[in-house]
Amino acid sequence: MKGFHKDTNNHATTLVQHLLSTHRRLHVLEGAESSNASAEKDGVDDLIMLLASIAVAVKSVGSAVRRRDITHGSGTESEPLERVANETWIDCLLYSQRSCILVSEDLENPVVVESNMQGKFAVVFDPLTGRSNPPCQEMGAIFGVFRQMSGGSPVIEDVMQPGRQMVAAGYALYGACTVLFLSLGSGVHGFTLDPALNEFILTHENIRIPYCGHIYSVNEGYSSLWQPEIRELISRFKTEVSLNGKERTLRYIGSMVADVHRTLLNGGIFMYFAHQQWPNGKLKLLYEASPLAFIIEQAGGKASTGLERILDITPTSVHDRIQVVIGSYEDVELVEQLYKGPSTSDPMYLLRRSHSIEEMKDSKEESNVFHKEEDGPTILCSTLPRIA
Ligand code: FDP
Repeated sequence: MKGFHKDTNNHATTLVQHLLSTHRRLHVLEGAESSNASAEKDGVDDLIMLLASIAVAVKSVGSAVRRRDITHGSGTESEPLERVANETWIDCLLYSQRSCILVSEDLENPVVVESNMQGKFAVVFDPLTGRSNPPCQEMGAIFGVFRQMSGGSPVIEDVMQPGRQMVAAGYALYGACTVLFLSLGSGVHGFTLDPALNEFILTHENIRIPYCGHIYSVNEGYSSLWQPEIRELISRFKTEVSLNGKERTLRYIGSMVADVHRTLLNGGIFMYFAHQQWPNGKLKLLYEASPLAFIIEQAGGKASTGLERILDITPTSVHDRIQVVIGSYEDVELVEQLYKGPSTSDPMYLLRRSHSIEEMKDSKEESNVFHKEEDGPTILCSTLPRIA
């Protein structure tokens, strides 16, 4: 299987094999009596079982999405896809016996798992995101996993945690092929479903987001509904040359998971600002913004509301909405500086940035964003230094 990550025996690595090798690594650490190892390992077997169950939900919903594409317009559609997706996720999580409380985009209230099926993890998820414009939009799923805070019976506080406390997060995308990207807090790994094997195969090992990009992603159809400051910010951002030396260009799929996936692989920025229709922003903190912020930060990017780090926000209700500015570190930093305005931003930031652009132009012959061969597959890296 060309392009897939291979082990030493030249075999492609499946999701389960990858999770098990993580498991073994933690056992070795524990054997070495690392002080953090026991804490890190604590519950890791259960977490792996939980993630394996999530992978089953993703395979199953991915297959329902493909069937829907076949039956669409033929009059043979049965249950609405969002109901199928939600029930599939809940069933898989319950039968894993590793979860204790669940929050779904599709349920008003959290589900407390019955005591005989309970495990240690609180799981938040959007079982079918990007669903409002089928069949033109790429749909997917987003999830985050927290360790139960309380001992004993699960309580709402178990899910009302800031995203930085997640022990795992990820997303799936039901595009031309089904992909599953996840992080257990030490890098991001991407898997692609091989339909012949019905197995997720490691295809993107330890992926890093480029330090800057030239693609920006925002629904500019709302510009008349934005606050004037946001309109001004976007127009300034668009005219700022990207640090990779290219003119900025717009891409907007309208499905956050697909827009963030492209941003992770190619660099750039995805933004969803508050406007008259959504005064706090549209995207949900707990099961959309936080898990994707976790992934982007783990890949070396940045995720913010424009004013504060998304992963530091503690939800006040399970369906809280926020503004999202997420992507390449440099691009998010630039939007934050423009958002804060001259009175509160770093006054030297834009000046330092323009120096960096000049330096970059001087050494134009050296490609500033390049593909670098490491021990594994090809990954995208940036040579640009961080602006101090
Ligand atoms: P959808 O309503 O299709 O599920 O939060 C949901 C979301 O899609 C995001 O995935 C997407 O980025 C956004 O809404 C699109 O909203 P607009 O149509 O307002 O641009």
